[in-house]
Amino acid sequence: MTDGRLYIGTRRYSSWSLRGWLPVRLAKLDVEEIVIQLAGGVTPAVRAIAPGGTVPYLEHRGNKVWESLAICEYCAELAPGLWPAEIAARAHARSIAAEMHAGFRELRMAMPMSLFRHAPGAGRTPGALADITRIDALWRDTRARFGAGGPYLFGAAFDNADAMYAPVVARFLSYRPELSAEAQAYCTSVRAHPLVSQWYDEAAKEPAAWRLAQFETAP
Ligand SMILES: N[C@@H](CCC(=O)N[C@@H](CS)C(=O)NCC(=O)O)C(=O)O
Repeated sequence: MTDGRLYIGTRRYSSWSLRGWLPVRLAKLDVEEIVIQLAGGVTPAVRAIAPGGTVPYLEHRGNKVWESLAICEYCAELAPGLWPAEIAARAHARSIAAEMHAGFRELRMAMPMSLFRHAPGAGRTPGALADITRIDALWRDTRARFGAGGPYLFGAAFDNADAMYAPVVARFLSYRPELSAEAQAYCTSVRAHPLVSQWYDEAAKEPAAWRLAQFETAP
């Protein structure tokens, strides 16, 4: 008997699901994973279960939590290390996590997450490139101010801020935009994290029938 359920979408494409799954696993919540095959738009099975009509959606000990950032916050209540301990770092982590949650739409549209896609050069719209410039600067600034002692945004611990940006790393590994050396190194570190590797491994096992042409070819 588990403490509940985490509903996620097709791992190969569902960037928001990855943002919810990482904190749940980092916080070691004992929940069953239910993977819903995404239809590439509105998925009736998602609408049927999730209060907000989207995945990720967490049910834990009777608590219902939707929106990836709310799941990050919920998990941090149970595992406080998911945010930095020091108040300035924690404020910064929350700000950049919220900036990701609310923004970078051009990047998300032009370079959709598609884990095993190799398409260097695709998706370089002006808006996506502007988002990438901002993210590269944001990662460098965060690491310079708070990242000493480890490879992640706030140092040695992979936390909620890294979880929010992990799907951006996945995009960069597929579409290979030009990045600073620091941003490239950060991408390598995130991809090598055991939970990120586990996500890729489980995505590789998903049925071929779940693939969506719109995410496997040029946008
Ligand atoms: N703001 C939401 C976005 C969630 C979202 O858009 N999830 C997509 C999958 S990546 C979804 O459920 N789409 C509806 C569908 O496919 O039916 C969050 O942070 O959780």
